[in-house]
Amino acid sequence: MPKSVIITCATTGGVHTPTMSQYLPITPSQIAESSIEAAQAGASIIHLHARHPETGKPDPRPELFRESMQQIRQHSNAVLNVSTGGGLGMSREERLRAAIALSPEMASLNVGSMNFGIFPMKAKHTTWKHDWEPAFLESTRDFIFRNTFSDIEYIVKELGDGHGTRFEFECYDLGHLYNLAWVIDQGWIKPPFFVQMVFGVLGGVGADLDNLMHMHTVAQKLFGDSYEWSVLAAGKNQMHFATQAALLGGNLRVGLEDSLYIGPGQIAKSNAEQVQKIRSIVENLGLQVATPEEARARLGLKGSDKVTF
Ligand code: KMH
Ligand code: ZN
Repeated sequence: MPKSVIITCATTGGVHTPTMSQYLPITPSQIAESSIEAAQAGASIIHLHARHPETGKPDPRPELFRESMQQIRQHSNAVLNVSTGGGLGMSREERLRAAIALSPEMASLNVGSMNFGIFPMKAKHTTWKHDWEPAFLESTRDFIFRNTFSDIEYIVKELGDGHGTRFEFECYDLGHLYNLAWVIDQGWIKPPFFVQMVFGVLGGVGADLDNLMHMHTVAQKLFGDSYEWSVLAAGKNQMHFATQAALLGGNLRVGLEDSLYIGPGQIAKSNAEQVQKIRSIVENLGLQVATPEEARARLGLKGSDKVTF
């Protein structure tokens, strides 16, 4: 029997801005509601960010995360995964505040520094809902998404050792797999490792299926049977990369953090719509979607009774 497919849904992120889609959830309640719907549609992991309730700007305040997460917990058993990538431009301390305060089962951990260019999206709009949006996008022309070895060690020790939180290791390029292999060699983390391969970010590896095949081959050599792998592709490549991951025996991530679309030129009306679409593709391939409990068991998570929200 092939393994079931773990669907992660990243419901808002810190990349898209409110002008880009009226359906991007912003307030803690909107994020909670959208996450609950995504979980009901079949996502077993919800990857979370927070935004300023009035302006929609990425916001590191733990109380915003807490509000969403408490609401989600009341209606869903999904694994809640707190981003430590934060919003582009936040300090390391800001990026970690929510995960440290909330001690979640999972947190993201970006395993390499890189350019992270979202400035091309600025050209698609001439008027903006909020003044901060064009400046935020433009700032990424001269921005390094910092995830040094020292940052990685700090996060692994602080959250992993300190809180029993396990990681979604975000790998945006081949070298990031080797960075993760180095961390494993230090003995700081224990399997199973959850590797999220990210395609199509300007600054990371391109969304070419040859790249997916090669990263999977290399990950297989580096991590053998001690890892679970998942794929996300930004923008228009989201669905076919997710489908390819399922076909190859991997897991996948969708959500409005990664793409605002449901089809070519068609804005998604919710996170759940994307989850439903990929779920039906997965099931039509004869595969099963993992429950949150299956995801917990396969990823070695500590359980939802050991969090602090
Ligand atoms: N925005 C995604 C491409 C994080 O939150 O740590 C990567 C991401 C980063 O999810
Ligand atoms: Zn994220």
